Amino acid sequence: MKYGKSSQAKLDTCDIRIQRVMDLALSWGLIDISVIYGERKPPEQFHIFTKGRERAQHTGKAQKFDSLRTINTNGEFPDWDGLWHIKDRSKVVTFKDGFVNLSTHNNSPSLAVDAAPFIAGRVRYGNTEMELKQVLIMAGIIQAAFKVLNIEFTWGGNWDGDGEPLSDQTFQDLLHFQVPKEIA
Ligand SMILES: [Ca+2]
Repeated sequence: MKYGKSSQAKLDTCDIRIQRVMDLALSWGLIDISVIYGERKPPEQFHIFTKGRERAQHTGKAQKFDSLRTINTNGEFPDWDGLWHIKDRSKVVTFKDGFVNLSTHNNSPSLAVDAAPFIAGRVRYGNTEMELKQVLIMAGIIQAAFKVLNIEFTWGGNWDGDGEPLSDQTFQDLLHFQVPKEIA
């Protein structure tokens, strides 16, 4: 198996440790994989941050909103003057806005990769029961590749890295794998 052109381009923006892991995981031929995200530039991160959120009016009562953020803009993103709050938690995909709070995807090279199974011509994000199983199979394979290469990592399906995936956490990010910043 070989990564598609778009996947490979995204993988190329990732930390070399992630590239090695993803190459090994795919080489086993157990499941085909698409790379959804490597590095994200700030505007792209912010666009994703707005998912599930809406811009709050400046009522002076802003602090009552949960997860409210006050963001100072330097004019880098057009439709952005500061206050966003969560409208639909199920649609929230990140808590990092890309400008003030940086995601591991905002590092260059990216310290994170988002990957999904590519099966019968389609990327499977895990939105059906079957796809979810396929995502979890992929996640197991990628985690195994990290272990084989002895590379420290965090998977969004088990943020605390204990022996209990999914059931001891509320924010599931099953497509997300990240490595710690290397100490110079
Ligand atoms: Ca856990």
